[in-house]
Amino acid sequence: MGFNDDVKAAAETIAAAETITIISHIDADGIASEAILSQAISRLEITCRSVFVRQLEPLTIPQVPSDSSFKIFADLGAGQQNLLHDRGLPEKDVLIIDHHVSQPCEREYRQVNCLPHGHAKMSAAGVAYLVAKALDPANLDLAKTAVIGNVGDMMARETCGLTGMVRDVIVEDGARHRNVEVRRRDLNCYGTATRPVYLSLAYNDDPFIKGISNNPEGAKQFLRNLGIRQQAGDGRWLVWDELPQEDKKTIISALAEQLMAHGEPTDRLLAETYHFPDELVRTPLRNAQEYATLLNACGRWAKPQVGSAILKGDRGSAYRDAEHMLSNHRAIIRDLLNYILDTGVKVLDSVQYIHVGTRYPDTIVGIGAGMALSKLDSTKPILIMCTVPEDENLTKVSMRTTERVVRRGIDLQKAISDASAEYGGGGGGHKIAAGAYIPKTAEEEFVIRVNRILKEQFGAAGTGNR
Ligand SMILES: [Mn+2]
Repeated sequence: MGFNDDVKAAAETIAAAETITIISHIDADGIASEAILSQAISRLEITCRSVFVRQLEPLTIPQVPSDSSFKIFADLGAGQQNLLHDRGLPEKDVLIIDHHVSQPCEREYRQVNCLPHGHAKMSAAGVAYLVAKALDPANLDLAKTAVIGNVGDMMARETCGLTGMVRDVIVEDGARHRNVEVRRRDLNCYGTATRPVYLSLAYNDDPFIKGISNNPEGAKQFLRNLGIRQQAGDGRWLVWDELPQEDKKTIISALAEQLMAHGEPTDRLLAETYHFPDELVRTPLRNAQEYATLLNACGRWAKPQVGSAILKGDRGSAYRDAEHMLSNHRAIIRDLLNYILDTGVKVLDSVQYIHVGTRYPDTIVGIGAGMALSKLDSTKPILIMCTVPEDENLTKVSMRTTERVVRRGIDLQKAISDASAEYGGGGGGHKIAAGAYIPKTAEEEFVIRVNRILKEQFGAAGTGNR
C-alpha cells in the first residue's frame, strides 16, 4: 500500500471509533500532532482525551490507560511496538501515527508512517494533518499547526525551508486557507517577531558571520553603519518583521558581502519562512519557529496541555502560562549556558564534554549545550551529561553540533546509537542533535567510545577534525 492509502485507512479507522485516547510526545511536534488529531476527532463528535509522555518507555507505559478506548500513538509508537505488545494492547485498538524508524514486532499494529514511504522530511504533525484532511477536507485550518510541528522538528533546517510533500501539500493548504504566509527568500534567522534586530543577528550562527554572530555589540554597530533605524520613537527596539522592505534588502546584501569577504558560502543566508498573519504582531505566535519554541517550553516544563490549548485558540490563561514558562525557560537556559562556559568542557580529539549532574533538568541540557557550542570550538561536537531525576542510576546524554560539521560527514544520531547500543540505551535524534540514556556506571567508557566513533566519521570524510 502507498502512503496515501495508509492515510486513508487511518482516517477510516478513526471515524469508526467510539472513544479515542491520543498518546503523544511532549515536544513541539508531539503537541502539534495531538492538537491536530484531537480537533479533527472532536469535530466528528467522537469523545477524545489525550495523554502526553516524555518518551514511550517501560517507566511511562502505565500512563497509557488500559480501558477499551481506541488508542492513537502520535509522534511515538513506531519504535516501541514491543512495549505496546507487552502492555497487552490488541491490534484492533491501536493506530500509530509516526515518522520514526519502526521496530519489528510480532504484533502487526496499524501504522501510518511517512518514513518508509520516502518522506524523510515530514514530521508526525505532517502525517497527523494528512489524516485530519482525509477525515474532512474542511480541516484545512489545521495545516498551520502542521507547519509549526514540522518546523519544530527541524524539518526546515537543513534545507532552509520545508520540502517535499510537506511543502507542496501542507504549506500550500495553509497558504490557501490564508493563515500561513510564506516568505520565499527571508533572512535565515531566529526571533524575527520578538527580538531586537541586532540580537536576532548576533544570536544566529547559521551561517556564522564574523564580527556579527555571537557579538551583539558588533551586530548593533553593523546596523548603525548601514544607517538602519533600529529603535522606534519611544526607544523600543524594532524587530525584523517591522523593518521596511528596503532596510531588509540593505541588511541582507551587506551580510552576503560580509560572508564573501571571509570566503564563506552564502547559501544559508536566506531561507523560506512561515508566518501567521492571524496572530498578534511581536508575539512568539507570529512565526513557526518561535511558536515551536513556545510549545517546546510548555512540554519541557511539564505543561504540554498548555501548548495544546494555545494551538486550539486559547489566548487567555493558557497563553499567559506559556509566556511565563517561556521566560523561565530562557532564564534557566542562560544560567546553564553560563555554567558550561564558567566550568569549562573537557576536550578530546573529536568531542568536548561536560557533566552537569542534577543542576539542570534533563529536558533542557541539550539546548544549553547547543548554545554553548557557538561560544566554544564549534568544529568539535559537544556532549553533555546529566542525572535523570527519576532514576539516579541513569544518565541522559545529549549531543549537538553545527550544520557545517554535519556537512563534513558527522552523524550524531548514528554515533550516539552505536555507542549506546551495548547498554540497550538506544539513541534517537538527528545528525545535528541526538540523545540517549545510559547507565551511570558507563559514563566514562561511553564518552571514549563516542570520541572514537566521531574520529572515524571525521576520518571517513577525509577532513580530519578541523
Ligand atoms: Mn517528531
